[in-house]
Amino acid sequence: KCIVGSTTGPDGKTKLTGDTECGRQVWRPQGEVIELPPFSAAENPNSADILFRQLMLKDKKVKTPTKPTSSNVEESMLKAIDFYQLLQSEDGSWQGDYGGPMFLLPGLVVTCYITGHDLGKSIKEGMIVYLRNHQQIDGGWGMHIEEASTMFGTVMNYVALRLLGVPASDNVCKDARAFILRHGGASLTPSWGKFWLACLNVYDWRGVDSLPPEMWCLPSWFPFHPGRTWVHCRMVYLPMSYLYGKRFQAKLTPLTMEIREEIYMTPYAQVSWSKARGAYYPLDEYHPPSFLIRFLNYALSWYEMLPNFTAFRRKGLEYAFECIQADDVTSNYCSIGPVNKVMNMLSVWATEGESENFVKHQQRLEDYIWVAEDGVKMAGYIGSQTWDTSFAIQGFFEAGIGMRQENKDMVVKAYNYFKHAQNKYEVENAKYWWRSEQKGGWGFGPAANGYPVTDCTGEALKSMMLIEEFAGDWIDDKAPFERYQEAVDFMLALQNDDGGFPTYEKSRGYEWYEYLNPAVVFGGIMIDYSYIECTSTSMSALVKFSKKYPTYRPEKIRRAVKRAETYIRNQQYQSGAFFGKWGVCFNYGTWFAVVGLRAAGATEDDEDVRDAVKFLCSKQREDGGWSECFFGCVSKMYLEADESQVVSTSWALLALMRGIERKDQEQIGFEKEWEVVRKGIKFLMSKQQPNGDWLQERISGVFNRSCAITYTAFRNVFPFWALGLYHKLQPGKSI
Ligand code: LAN
Repeated sequence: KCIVGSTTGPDGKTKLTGDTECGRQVWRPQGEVIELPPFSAAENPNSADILFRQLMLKDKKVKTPTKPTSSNVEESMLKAIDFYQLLQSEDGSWQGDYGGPMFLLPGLVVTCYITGHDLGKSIKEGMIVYLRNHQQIDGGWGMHIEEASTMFGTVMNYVALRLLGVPASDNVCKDARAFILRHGGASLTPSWGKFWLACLNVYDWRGVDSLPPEMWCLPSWFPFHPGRTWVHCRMVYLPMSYLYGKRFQAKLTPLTMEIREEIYMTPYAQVSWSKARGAYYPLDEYHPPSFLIRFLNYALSWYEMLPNFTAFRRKGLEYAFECIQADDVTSNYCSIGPVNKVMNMLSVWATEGESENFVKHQQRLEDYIWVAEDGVKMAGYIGSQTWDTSFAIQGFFEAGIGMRQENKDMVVKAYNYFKHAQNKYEVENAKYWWRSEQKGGWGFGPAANGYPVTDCTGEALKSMMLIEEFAGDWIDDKAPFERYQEAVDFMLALQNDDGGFPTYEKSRGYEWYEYLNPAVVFGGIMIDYSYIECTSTSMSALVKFSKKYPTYRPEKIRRAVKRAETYIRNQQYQSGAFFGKWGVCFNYGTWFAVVGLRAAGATEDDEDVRDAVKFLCSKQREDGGWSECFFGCVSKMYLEADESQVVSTSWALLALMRGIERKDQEQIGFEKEWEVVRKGIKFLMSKQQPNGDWLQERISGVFNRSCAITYTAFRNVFPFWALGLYHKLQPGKSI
């Protein structure tokens, strides 16, 4: 349900930045058990979001053509669009499963256990099913569903199972414990795991590297300040340092006493905490700690031995808690992501008990819980609504079918969604909280958490402009021009000095901060770097805007686009490819890069564009598809999965067509490349299901270099976008 125009925050005073309910996705299961369809992770660990889709399709007429596949591109494309339209929510957004990571749910379970928040029987049972489903043959879990077991994944999920009520004698626990003990015990969990174990009181804080909250009180001119790190990084280390500084520990219970004796190589009383500090199991390593951070950890271990709770520490704790509360209020208690959402909740409970703030946190927990056929999981975000909705709309209009009556409702609703999901206000006193601009931007999900992203803004802006351009007559209540100006101002304000665009904020730190990266399991988390994806989307949106409104900041936009173009060109690999960092991975990056370059005016004969096209053509497989798998993101090499993938194929096709497309002319030339495209289109059509859907294949999203994340919408939006673009550029050509 969409509550229009609610701009007052939960404290009754603060202005929230958008509509807090529009696009909100929550599950409220009725009854004691959730009935789940069969699921086999061995066949494919990626769930297809069957439950949600069944609910959305209930009582709707799904057209099932008699012919399972067709040779007519238009028919296949329309079938796909009409099917996907049925999945749209009443408020105009597309919602869905955003799972994949396996280290999120344990944080939530630990927090609920400590604070006494009852998730309810059906959710807890569903979580147990989820963990059973994703347990690997060796008894462990990886950091995400496609990864082999790690200590981090296994210890966290073992503890979660125990807290959810599974006895140690159950096979799922026995196998997991065997994995942990076979590989050296839970003292080898990397730092984030140690943190959670220490909060739960099954690990000693002496075994955790120091995270002094007083670092928040460093003067702002100091070369390093946590406030200058990437927003996700600092918002996780903020509550972490707070709880560390307080040495918060849950009350010991009979169950936690049992866990203490289950996960270490020796009885709990004999674990050497000084040896455990900083130790981790080698398989967990993605980013080995630098000499600098190891030295700092050592020095800080002495510092921590000074009498605690000095005035400086008290000041640090006070300021950190203030920042936590500011984040809570301005993000409507959703926070920026799943990790710090529950850490903030625990910090509030540890300080205020069951206060009003804590209750508000409880009310926003459900925004992170998703139910799919593999069980109940914690989602990676409060959803990917804005991102998915913008791709759906662009895919639709790219097909050149304009005002097709059958899709009117869909288009109007989506426009309405975008209007509500835009951030309308700045955070008050933003600098004091180390916050950045947010007015005018769109976030990845709904507006509720108020953290806009450059590329989500770019995609949403392009989508709204497309709707006005091609279906303006359908929209009665258009967004005022200022909203577009604000979006443009937001993007322009964030451009980094290297010409590229970051995610949430203009980068404030330095690359050498990465030497201080304390998280062994993630890379590239310390500052808001420039990304090809964010750069391409921002610049293409700016160009589109400028064409329509040439008098608004034309010079500034022109210069911004030029610098962004140079940034993108500099990212090209020798092979012609571009490496994407938020999707898998060369096909994804190359698609964005080509879109960006063409928006900046590069022609089909541009050398860099040609190299990119050549690269993609060289990766086509026998069956006409492309196939990249997640592990290429870790190794930065083009790695293929066993089978061709519809999402990889669609990105490659979109990039190719964008690359060879001739503006304002018939598509002549590039015969060889068009042949490659035709083969790819044929592959996509051959994989389409009779109802217009595609099957869920391998994971296609990624973050922080090492963790994969699911985008269920991608298997629909990108294939129909590719079909649509082909249909527009090669009208009438049958396959
Ligand atoms: C996301 C999801 C969306 C993604 C895109 C918009 C696709 C990208 O182009 C920019 C970065 C962004 C917004 C992004 C950043 C990192 C996120 C928030 C995530 C991948 C979703 C989950 C992840 C977050 C960091 C997960 C929590 C884990 C930690 C290590 C803190």
